[in-house]
Amino acid sequence: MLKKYMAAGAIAVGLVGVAGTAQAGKDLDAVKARGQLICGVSTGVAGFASADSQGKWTGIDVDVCRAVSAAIFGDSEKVKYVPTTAQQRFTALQSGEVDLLARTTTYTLTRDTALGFDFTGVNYYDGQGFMVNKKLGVKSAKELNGATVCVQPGTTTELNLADYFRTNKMTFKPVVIEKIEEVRAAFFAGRCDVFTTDASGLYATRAANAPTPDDYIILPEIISKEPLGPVVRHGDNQFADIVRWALYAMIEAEEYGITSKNVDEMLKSENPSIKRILGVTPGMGKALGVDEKWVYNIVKQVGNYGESFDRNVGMGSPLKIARGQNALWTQGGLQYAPPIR
Ligand SMILES: N[C@@H](CCC(=O)N[C@@H](CS)C(=O)NCC(=O)O)C(=O)O
Repeated sequence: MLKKYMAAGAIAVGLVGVAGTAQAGKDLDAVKARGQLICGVSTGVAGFASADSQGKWTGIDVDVCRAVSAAIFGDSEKVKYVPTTAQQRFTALQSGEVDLLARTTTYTLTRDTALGFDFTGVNYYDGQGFMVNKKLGVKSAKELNGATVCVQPGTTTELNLADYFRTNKMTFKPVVIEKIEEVRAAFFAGRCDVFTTDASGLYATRAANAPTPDDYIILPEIISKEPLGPVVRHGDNQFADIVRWALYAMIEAEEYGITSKNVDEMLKSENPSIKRILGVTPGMGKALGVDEKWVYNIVKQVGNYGESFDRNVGMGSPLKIARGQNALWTQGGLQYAPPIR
């Protein structure tokens, strides 16, 4: 009996030893060796990930990539962005074409398990909605019986759509199109009555792509939970931890009032939590296997979560999306980062 306990104890100590060294796994090694993070993003959704005419990517998803880059390299710009359609994205991650996806991707059980991935948090709490032309005279999704619906394949959207219509004993005709610009063209040309996707995507499409935004309404029903977050493939827990804590660092920084503007002042703070977060009291960087200034670099170069939200999708952006569920837990929202300690 005693022997057994001792053996178990030795194994436990061994495991702790391995975990404690924070060894770089193969994905993190590859990122470091190439000097660049390869981030899979969407092909163009205003506020989430879109490139301007100079090829500069911006968006709340892009900021996750930038934060990870800042944590690993001390520089948020060491990122190559690879646009992926909804249908291509998981193959791109599985095959190693990208290191991570930060691409309006809903955290679900089968993606987390059968596909061999790990979700590392939620950077935007969303839900699926419907957009229609006002001319249709429809005020509720319950009036959509028999409608033609534009939808992208390889999405939770497609599955929820079928569930919703079945549950409400309605029928619909799907128009399934892979490329977002072709979906938009079809919808705005009136080839489908309804466009359905994550509500954020509807707001983005109406604000940035509709020829006449005022002609379209987003119906009040939100028919699903779409927690959107960064995702990595199985195989490198340290890399997954860095992706996870880079996002948490942005959320934690907002909670402690640390912004890109005041972060240098905050280095002088006497608050023990802030000292730990910013690496003034060392330890957190070492535990994660990155520089002690990792959070400083993220916040200085990318901003905290609230700054990123406002700039990309919130009141400082054309989308003007309210914080809603994406407010911090201290403000009645769902954004909650585990403690950096
Ligand atoms: N969250 C859903 C939908 C993801 C999705 O593809 N959303 C559209 C919203 S507009 C998108 O990002 N399209 C951009 C593209 O295909 O590049 C999922 O994970 O399946």
